[in-house]
Amino acid sequence: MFGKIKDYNIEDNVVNIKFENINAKIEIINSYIVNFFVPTLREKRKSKAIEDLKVEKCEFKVINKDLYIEIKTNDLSVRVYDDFKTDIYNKDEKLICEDYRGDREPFIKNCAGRLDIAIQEGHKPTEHMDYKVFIPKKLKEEMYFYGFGERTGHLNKKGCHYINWNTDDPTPHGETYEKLYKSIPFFITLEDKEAFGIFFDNTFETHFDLGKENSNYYYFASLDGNIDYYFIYGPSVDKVIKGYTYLTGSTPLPQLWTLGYQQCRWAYCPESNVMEVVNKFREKDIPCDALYLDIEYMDDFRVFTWDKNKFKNSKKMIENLKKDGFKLVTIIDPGVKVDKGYSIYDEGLKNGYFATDKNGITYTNWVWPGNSVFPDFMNSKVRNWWSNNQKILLDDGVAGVWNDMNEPASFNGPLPDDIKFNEDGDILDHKEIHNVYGHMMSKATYEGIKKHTNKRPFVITRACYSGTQKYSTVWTGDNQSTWEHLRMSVPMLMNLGLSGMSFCGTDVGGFGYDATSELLSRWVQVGAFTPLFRNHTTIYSRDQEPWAFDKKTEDIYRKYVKLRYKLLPYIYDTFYRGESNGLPLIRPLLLHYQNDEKTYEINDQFLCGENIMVAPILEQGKKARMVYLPNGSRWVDYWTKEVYEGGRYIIKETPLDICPIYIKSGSIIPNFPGMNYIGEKEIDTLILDIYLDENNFEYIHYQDDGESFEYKDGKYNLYKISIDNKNEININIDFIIDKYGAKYNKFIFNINSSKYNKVIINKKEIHGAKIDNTMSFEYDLK
Ligand code: MIG
Repeated sequence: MFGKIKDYNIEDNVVNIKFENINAKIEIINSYIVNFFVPTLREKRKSKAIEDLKVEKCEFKVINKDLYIEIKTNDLSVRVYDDFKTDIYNKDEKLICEDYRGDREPFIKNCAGRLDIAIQEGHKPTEHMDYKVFIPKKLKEEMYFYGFGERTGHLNKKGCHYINWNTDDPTPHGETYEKLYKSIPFFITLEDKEAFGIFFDNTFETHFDLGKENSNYYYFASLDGNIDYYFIYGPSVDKVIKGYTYLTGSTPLPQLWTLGYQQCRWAYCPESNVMEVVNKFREKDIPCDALYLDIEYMDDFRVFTWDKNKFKNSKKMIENLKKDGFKLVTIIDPGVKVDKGYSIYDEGLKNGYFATDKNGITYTNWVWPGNSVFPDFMNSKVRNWWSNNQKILLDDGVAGVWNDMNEPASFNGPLPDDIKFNEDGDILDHKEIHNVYGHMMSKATYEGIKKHTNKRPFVITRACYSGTQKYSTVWTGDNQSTWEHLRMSVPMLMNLGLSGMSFCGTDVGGFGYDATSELLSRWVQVGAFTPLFRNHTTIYSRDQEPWAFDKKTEDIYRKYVKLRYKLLPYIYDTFYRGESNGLPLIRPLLLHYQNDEKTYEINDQFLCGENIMVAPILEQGKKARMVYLPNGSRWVDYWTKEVYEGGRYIIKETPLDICPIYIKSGSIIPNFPGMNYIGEKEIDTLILDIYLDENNFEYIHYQDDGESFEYKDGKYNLYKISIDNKNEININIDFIIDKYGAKYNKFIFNINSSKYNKVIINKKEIHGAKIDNTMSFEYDLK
């Protein structure tokens, strides 16, 4: 279809290649990221994911061979053949990514019968669509695929087919679901221990087929748009993530309280119900930082209003909540109620802020408020208006905004493909912007909160696209209170993390259906380690708060929420590092154990940061489980402090209150003292759990005000804690940076060995006290 290569030229970092029928551009972003671009729809890229494409100056050579043009950087060599067939080699001349040259051959269906009647009964045949853009690559036997955003099923996606078309489907999501709320057209593949990633930056409906159609090739494809994809070389998985977040941005450091525990329900109202729930948390001694209001707080679902019958004085209520240490998060859907006299509707209509049909008539569909219109978030004026609307909530004291229904979802059939959006003069069809609607809404929300509070905004969104991580956290929509959904949440969150969405979570306890005490007890054990730790359930389901079952469940719940609060400095440190390295909090084992192929398909264990491994119970009634301890480290059982060699499987007994947790030996895990919520008291003591190893080791701990952007101006502390344990234990605490005023007064070191009754801390000998299997030492910094 492209024809033969006719000619090429080089312009800065771009190699323009003229084919008989069309021109292509190969852009060298840096030595390990290369973009492939063909204007199959329009000349210019209109990326929503990449807002500021930074090209790093790097050397490259272009060599004209007989059969191909070769482009060589320090890490890669790209060979381009006729018909824009492309092969990529690493610097050892090993072919790592090869275009597939054969014909498309969908799998054979060896069957016959009355398909029309079968379809009537609800059976669906697999479709093999024709695509406008179709990029097939050669599939090798030992290839593993990860990423793809929010997906059901297993960690490794080989053999699957996925669609990016943001979809609100409240039926119980199963492994067969090819599309959900989010579109992240990015994946990472591992083969022969080497990784690369591909980011296909196309907002139309895109498809990824990982050898389902034919085991000789995998492909990515789209119904429209340009060929526009980035090849990101590793060979380590973390380098690929670094490259992807270099392009699309990383998750900025959030406010500290957003990493605490959050309670939600559809729907707490009226005010007395809200107060009852928050009081219960304090009474029951279960830490909690945030409470959510779902759609019922609004006046007949009109966004940016309050139902004054249920909430007489919202400002006063929020003030009272604050006194108790609760932040309030309110839901905002995109749909604006059609209602003359309602200011948001009137303003939007007057200014032409809503999407229209092809004749320019404001488009309406049915959502929660009834007949509704849809803000045109593609337009900067509309985003600005929406940003300013956040002030209505913020002035009342709302601390974060929850964006739902922004696929966009609609009750009266989907929005037609040709609904019009006005991107500052360019008229775009719904089919092009559908997958970025939620992204642009979150961006507007983020910018509004930032402008009006100057704090790090807390936004939570259901729909997103690549790059949304810069603006919002995500939750995985309407899961169910079933064991299957708990099990599925682990690979789902790991893949979201690999896809740049590091701040993610599922509804703890499950949304649809009714949780059981056992399910909730096991779910909180996973939730305590996931970035967004929020319990949520649907309207009219049974209660699902920590105390909704019995004392045993409540005690387990409290134990894990308290553990979460202890670990907050470790989690916050991981987020701090994530802003520059792109790495998520919840990680598949393979991210740090790429040389250990046994980790490649572990669905039911995960790393929380680099040093904590969690092997949760995801099945009903399970009293013990097998745990794989990756090769390359030694592992310490968090509960018993027993030490195990890596590279082996062990069996761990798991009574209901035990979630197996292992700490990598040679780790320092910072802990906060107990608290009910962030800001309850000044944190002047840091507790450091030390897991000894034969070698010396160190840890960098980050501290700042936990809410403002002042850290961007350098107002933070970095403590380096180093352990030297040749004969005796020598601990050193040094400041690498000390620009934030409030520093710790005291450090407590807990060492996982009762062998030592004294240690040397900053050259001073300190005697310790034995507590169970650990020795505890206190050190005053002053
Ligand atoms: O049509 O706002 O996924 O979390 O509680 C349902 C009500 C709309 C769907 C969200 C869910 C939320 C619910 N919403």
